[in-house]
Amino acid sequence: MTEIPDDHPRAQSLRTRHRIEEGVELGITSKQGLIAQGRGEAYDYLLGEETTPSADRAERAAAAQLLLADHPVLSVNGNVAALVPGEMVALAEATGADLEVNLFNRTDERMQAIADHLRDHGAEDVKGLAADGRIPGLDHERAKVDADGIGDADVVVVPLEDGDRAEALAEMGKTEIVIDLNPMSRSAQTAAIPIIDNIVRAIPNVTKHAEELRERGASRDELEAIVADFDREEALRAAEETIRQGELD
Ligand code: PTJ
Repeated sequence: MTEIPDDHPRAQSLRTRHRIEEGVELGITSKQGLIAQGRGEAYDYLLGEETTPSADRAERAAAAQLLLADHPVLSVNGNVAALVPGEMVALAEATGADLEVNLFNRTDERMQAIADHLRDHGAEDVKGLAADGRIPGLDHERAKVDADGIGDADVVVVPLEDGDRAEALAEMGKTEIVIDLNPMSRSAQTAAIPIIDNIVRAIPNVTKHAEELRERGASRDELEAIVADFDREEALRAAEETIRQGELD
């Protein structure tokens, strides 16, 4: 690949693109993942390619919600595995969450390649391969979950998917944290905590908040207050307003 100089105005965006491209070459990311990335980039451009103060509040609320959970699970698809494998492992460690591979375009080869990729980045246990549970009301491959993973979770992080799984998980009584650059996506609209930010910035920032809350021994009451104070409607509205205004420097 052509070397991307640090002072290139689109350096971060080009590096992210390259990681997705590499994901396809490694058999981790689907070809549709390239299109999904392009869609995300367009929103990110209009959001100023930075974590807005509103997204940062959502990321802090997500950290508190994960620390409060009995059984948090982070769902990983082909785009997530290509973009933030090590960062997902770090978030799982910081919050005591499980990692579970869940794919729209599910094949045994991709499931295995993603699980191996996560292990290469330090994951000890990767769920999703047993697929001995089902999300009721879904008739596609995303319905397949591990009974002792997403099937048993009370809080699930659902990144980069615009679809019906978020609704179905909510109907199962699970609390959802969605990461999606499009505030109008169905997943973001359904989430208890919608994070409207690029996953490459969002995951490390949720981890940073979780570590900070844990290190200073934040009480359950404090964590519950952070979650209660979070306003999902306001988060969605603020992101949509920024995108529609499109005030680029
Ligand atoms: O790996 P698989 O088989 O499970 O397939 C994964 C994709 C992403 C291909 C599949 O879930 C899909 O087609 O997703 P959609 O419907 O294109 O939705 C992806 C959402 O993620 C869109 O709303 C994008 O705006 C958003 N998105 C894309 N890239 C990023 C992003 N959000 C945050 N950070 C990104 N880097």
